[in-house]
Amino acid sequence: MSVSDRNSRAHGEASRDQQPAAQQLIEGELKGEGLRFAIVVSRFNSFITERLLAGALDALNRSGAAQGSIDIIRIPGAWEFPITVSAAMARNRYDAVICLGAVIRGDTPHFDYVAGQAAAGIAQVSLKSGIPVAFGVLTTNTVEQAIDRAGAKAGNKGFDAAMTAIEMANLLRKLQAQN
Ligand code: INI
Repeated sequence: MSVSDRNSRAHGEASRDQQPAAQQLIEGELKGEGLRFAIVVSRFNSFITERLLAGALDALNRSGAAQGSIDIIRIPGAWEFPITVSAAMARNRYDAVICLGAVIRGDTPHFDYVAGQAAAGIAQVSLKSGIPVAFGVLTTNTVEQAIDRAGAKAGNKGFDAAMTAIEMANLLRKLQAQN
């Protein structure tokens, strides 16, 4: 190594004869072919969650996911997400899970318990299993805010959650294949 090379190194530069390694970009494609999904959807506030479900199915269909590779699992309310996602993961057949729900603030602190525990439990199950879970659970102060996010003014968070699930399933496949 020449003196100039040594100086370059000291300043964090590449030596003349040694090019820096090319950066590697690793990201997941938005392609649903060959992937299997579980959509867990709550019945509580179903006038909202059915719209989220329609958005999620639209995203999966457009991305090329096969109809037969999508299971829809219905639950009573958002509180039931963690245990249901955990049981779905145990089937060892899904590349990603999509949670769709709507927790709307009322006059009591109930909202905080339901929304908080649903989010924390879903995150815990996803980390433990290593399978991505998209959080398409609306937590809003008003019904209007929920409507806006279920296909009106602010898009459809079910569609967005499904796109996230597709991207993350492809990304994790890639990362695992590179081990
Ligand atoms: N479940 C929801 O999904 N959204 C809500 O807004 C909600 N509120 O407000 O009560 C809600 N409660 C039900 C809860 O998720 C459970 O299903 C229930 O407590 C039975 O375990």
